[in-house]
Amino acid sequence: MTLFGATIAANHEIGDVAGWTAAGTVDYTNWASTNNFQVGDRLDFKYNQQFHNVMEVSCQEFESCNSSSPIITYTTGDDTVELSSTGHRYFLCSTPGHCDAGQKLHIFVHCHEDDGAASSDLSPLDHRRNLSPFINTINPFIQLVLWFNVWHMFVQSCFALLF
Ligand SMILES: [Cu+2]
Repeated sequence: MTLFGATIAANHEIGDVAGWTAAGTVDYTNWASTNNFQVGDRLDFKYNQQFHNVMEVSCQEFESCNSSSPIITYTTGDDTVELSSTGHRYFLCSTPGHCDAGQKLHIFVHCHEDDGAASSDLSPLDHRRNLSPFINTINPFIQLVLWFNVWHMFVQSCFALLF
C-alpha cells in the first residue's frame, strides 16, 4: 500500500521463482515485458550473494556490461529497490561473464494510471476544439502557408489583369 491511499504498490520479485541468476533460466527482457512497473512499486532481487550482486548502472554501461562505475551496488542477496520516479532503470550483476550471459535487467517505470489524464481529459483547449474543430486542428504553420498561397494567387491574378 502507498501513503496516498487508492493505489496498491506492487512488489516485483525479479525472475519470479528463479530469482536473480546467470544460469540462463530467465530471460530478463522477457520477464520485464510481462511486468507493469509503476512509481511506488519495489523490485526485489533474491540471489546467492556468494556468486552475484546487483548494480544499478547507466544505459551505456548496461549496453556494454560495464560495471566500473555503478550508480549503486547491492550485495545482501535479498535487496529491495524502491521505484520512486518514472523512467528507465538499468541493473546488472558484476560477476565476470554474468551480465554477458544475460544477468541484466532494464525496466521502464510508469507513473500511476490514476495520476494521468482521466480526470482532466477535457481541458479548456479541448472545449474550444469542439466548438470549431476545423480551424483549431489546422497547424498554425499550415494556416500561414495557406494564407500565403491565397495572397500569392491574388497577386498573380492582378498581374495577369495588368499585362
Ligand atoms: Cu551474477
